[in-house]
Amino acid sequence: MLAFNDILEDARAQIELAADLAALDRVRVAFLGKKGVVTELMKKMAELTPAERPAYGQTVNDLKSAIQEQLQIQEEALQAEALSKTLAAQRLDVSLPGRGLGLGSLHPLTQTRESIENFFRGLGFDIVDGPEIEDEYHNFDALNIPAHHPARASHDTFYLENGFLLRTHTSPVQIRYMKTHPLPLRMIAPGRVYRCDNDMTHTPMFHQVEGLLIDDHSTFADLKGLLQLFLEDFFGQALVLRLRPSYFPFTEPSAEVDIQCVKCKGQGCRICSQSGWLEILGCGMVHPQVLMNLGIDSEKFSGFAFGMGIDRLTMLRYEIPDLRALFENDLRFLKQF
Ligand code: 2NM
Repeated sequence: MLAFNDILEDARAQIELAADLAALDRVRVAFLGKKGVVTELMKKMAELTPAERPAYGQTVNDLKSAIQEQLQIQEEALQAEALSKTLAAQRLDVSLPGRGLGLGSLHPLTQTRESIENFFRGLGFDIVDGPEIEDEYHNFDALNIPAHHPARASHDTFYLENGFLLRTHTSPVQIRYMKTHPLPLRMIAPGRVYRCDNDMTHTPMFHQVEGLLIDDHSTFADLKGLLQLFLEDFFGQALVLRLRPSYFPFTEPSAEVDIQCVKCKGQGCRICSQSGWLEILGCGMVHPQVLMNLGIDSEKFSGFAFGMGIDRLTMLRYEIPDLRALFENDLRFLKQF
């Protein structure tokens, strides 16, 4: 029979050779498992006399304990080794430069729209939207635009099936609002509008804000004062305004509002085509017929309205020379805002 010391030495050698926890477990099974060397030695007790058994048992138990102790030491060593390998593989170099957050920004048209909204919201105006697909009643009839008005021609308006069309201005939002809200009222309607137009200075889809105020004694002077405040807020400077008589079917009287050129202060430059003035918006007192169409008594109430193009205002505000840059979504352009 193999001497106990030799068994212990053999176990020690195998334990030391075990390169990982799986190999170590195989060694444990070989010595301490059900058919392991030490277990077999234990079974031999049956062949001994009662007098021999205590000493023999003690010796085998000592051997078992010694092997267990070696297994325990090696297991801890292998676990520590595995842990430090994992830690080394997963190490983070916190001194590496970051990847950057890639923050986006608001489109210049959105920035312009929001600054317009903020001004009017501050004066108690509701900010309202409505459908881009409209019918002739809300886009034309209710606005006093007669059946044969050139604006209705199919070369200006995108017509859809069944009398529907793409709204050519945001005025139908005003019409819908007047139908559903009590007087007095004040609101603006920003949004996309569509016209059959495509050249250097026109895109088939563009952006508008129209405003409307109806009260029992609103006047043209209130309108002019409001627009002066708004435009000075928008351009961030004192401005000279010029109102020219104009015509819209839905307002009477009507006016076009010019401001002295923000670039050259009226001296004449490329931006104002040497005129010293910039056309900014159209406005007027809401036509009594429009009020009547909505069941509003034009003897008791008067209203004013105005409309402007967000795209052109954005170009002026940020000195963008080409309208198309606003629609191409070229990041080299957008990143400048
Ligand atoms: C403009 C110019 C003048 C306008 C009128 C109305 C409504 F619905 F109240 F009649 N909405 N918008 C209006 C008036 C729009 O845009 C150049």
